[in-house]
Amino acid sequence: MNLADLNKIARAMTATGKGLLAADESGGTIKKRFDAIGVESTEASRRDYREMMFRSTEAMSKFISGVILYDETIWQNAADGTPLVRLIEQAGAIPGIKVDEGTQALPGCPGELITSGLDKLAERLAKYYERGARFAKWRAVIDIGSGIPSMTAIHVNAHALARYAALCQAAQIVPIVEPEVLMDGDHDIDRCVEVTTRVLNKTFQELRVQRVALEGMVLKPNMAISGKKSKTQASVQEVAEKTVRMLKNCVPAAVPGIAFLSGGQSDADATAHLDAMNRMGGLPWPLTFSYGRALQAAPQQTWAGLAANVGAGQQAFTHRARMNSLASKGEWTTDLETEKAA
Ligand code: 5MM
Repeated sequence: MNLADLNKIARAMTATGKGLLAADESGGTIKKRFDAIGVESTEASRRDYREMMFRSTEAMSKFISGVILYDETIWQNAADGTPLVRLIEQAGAIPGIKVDEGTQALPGCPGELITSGLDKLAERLAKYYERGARFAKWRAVIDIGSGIPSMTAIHVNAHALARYAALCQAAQIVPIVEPEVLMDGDHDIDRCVEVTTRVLNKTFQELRVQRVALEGMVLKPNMAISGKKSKTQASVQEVAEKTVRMLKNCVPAAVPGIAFLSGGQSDADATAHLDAMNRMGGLPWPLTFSYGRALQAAPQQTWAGLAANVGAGQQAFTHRARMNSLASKGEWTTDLETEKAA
């Protein structure tokens, strides 16, 4: 492992004013997204949609540091035969790859999940590196509910995240470590903080045990946020303050950068929360975005599967990327939301 090179890539992924595009929806998830806009999910439509984003020159060169791809996408070519990976590189962004293989029921723990994909991971990483991937992603899913999460679910998911991260670094690939505590329940923000704190502490404990170099990784956490069904929704300022306090308590300063998931927040909330945190200042790591839905909802709706809408879809994508870029510097204001992307 060349740690200096891993660190350089991790810092580029979270460079000032830039963040990650999570375009790694698996087949089932992208179908759900396309169903919502009345588009049939085929290999060609998925390619066309993703090509539209990767050819958004302004967004990709100014605001996006890297793209998380799904296995199908990393092997796909654009309509003119150029590999999609090359389009990303040509724009100056870094290609990355989702390497987990989704979740399955965790035996003995009703309602809880474990992420799979460790089998043959070393071989898969070598192929992805050859294709151009310089970072990878693995998502663990922890739900909050009555009697959950169990210590078992937290432990086995942290163990798998660390196993994955160690394999990535051995393959000269920066691991994005994503322990996602879902915001689906009716819990309040303090319960989210309590659970996320346990999850982050266990994850960093396992990373240390398995000798993962913290300087060569990126953390992708959820924010401290009220459950979607909670009667009390925390304010933007409360989310920012509690998230930063929680992260300062759990995440070593050796980690080169933190890139949040959006987790089902509205576009506006995901941007406002990130902005409020960066306005606080005095942070030991850059805080930026690694959003899927909060970057793509607008371009998806605008595109709607029609070639005639590609330009407008690219504008919508560029606008959201720019808003989140500003938020990653604490320079976003609501007024900017009404401005059109250049
Ligand atoms: C883009 O969605 C990613 C893949 O999800 P599936 O494996 O369920 O298809 C997902 O892991 C995503 O990268 C993160 O959840 C962040 O995306 P959001 O939409 O939460 O910002």
